[in-house]
Amino acid sequence: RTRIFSGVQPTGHLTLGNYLGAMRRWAAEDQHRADALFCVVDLHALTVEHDPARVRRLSRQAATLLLASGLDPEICTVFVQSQVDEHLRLSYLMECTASDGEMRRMIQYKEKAAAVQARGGSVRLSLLTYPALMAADILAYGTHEVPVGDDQAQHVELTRDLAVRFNQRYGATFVVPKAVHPPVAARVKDLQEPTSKMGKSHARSAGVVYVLDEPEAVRKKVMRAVTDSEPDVSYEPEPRPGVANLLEVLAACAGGEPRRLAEEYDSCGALKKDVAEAVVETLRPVRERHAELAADPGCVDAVLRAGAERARGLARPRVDAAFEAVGLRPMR
Ligand code: AQP
Repeated sequence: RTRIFSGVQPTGHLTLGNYLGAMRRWAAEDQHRADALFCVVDLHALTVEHDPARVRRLSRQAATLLLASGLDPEICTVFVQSQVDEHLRLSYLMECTASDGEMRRMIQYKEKAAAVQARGGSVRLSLLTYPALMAADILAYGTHEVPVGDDQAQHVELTRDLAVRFNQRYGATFVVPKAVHPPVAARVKDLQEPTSKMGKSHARSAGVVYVLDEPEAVRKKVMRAVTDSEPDVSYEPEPRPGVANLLEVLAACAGGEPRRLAEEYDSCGALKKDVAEAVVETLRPVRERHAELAADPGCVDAVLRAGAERARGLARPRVDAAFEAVGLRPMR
């Protein structure tokens, strides 16, 4: 059976980008068509300056939101990365397989390192080695497919390279996975800065719609979205990124195709109104279910405990085999 692995980082509150680009399809399609594992990748959240209590809180919130978005622990596995040691064990072997140069070429590393330096902070070494841990996350499970937004394509490509290299050096150990991207909303843009992606760790939140935003806050953010000075509506991502982003979000939330939808509007104001309502209605059931689940944290904990146990059982034999393959003494 096809195995799927994907994750979210508890580096901030989950956004509309996370939902449309990833979580929604995990729930609607992926968990039904494959043996799927979904992970709150909390170790990755430590690659930038972090507040321990906040990471703990956000991990729980992210796990609760995964369940609220429709992941069913009866048919898929939901767990927290740090509760399964195999990720860290295999991550080291991935660091021993990757080169310094290929890590430094990662766009996300360059961008995030530059942002840390611009704030006068020091770049954590783990920010550089992040893709080794991500490769371990994926390869530990014999994953075939990694459903992610566009922004993660380069990391999955590196994971493939590492799997192939490891297999060539030490013998067939890992499945070589591939990334799969959603057909629409693969990259939702920031409403205030429509040339960059909507990200949960952005300092300025005016352009970021969070899954748990109140409807009024969603409407406000969408109505204030940056467009351009043209009076009409057309779908032209290059010259008109703001309008194109709104049309893509509308298509993702209410159906349709961005270019076609553009023909139905003669002003950005009318478009924004419909986008706002479509987003509010898309997020409403998730917010409601989140409120129910958050009222019963014991239940979420039990799901995560069972998920970690299953994940451990799946990962351990392959990671043990990888340890042996590189020349370390067998575990048992
Ligand atoms: N804007 C987006 N559009 C479409 N998909 C997105 N994803 C993230 N942002 C968008 C997809 O959501 C999944 C989980 O993302 P993540 O937690 O690995 O990354 P992030 O939300 O981008 O979080 P960061 O790195 O904490 O935030 P920023 O970017 O602000 O620094 C992934 O499948 C991702 O593709």
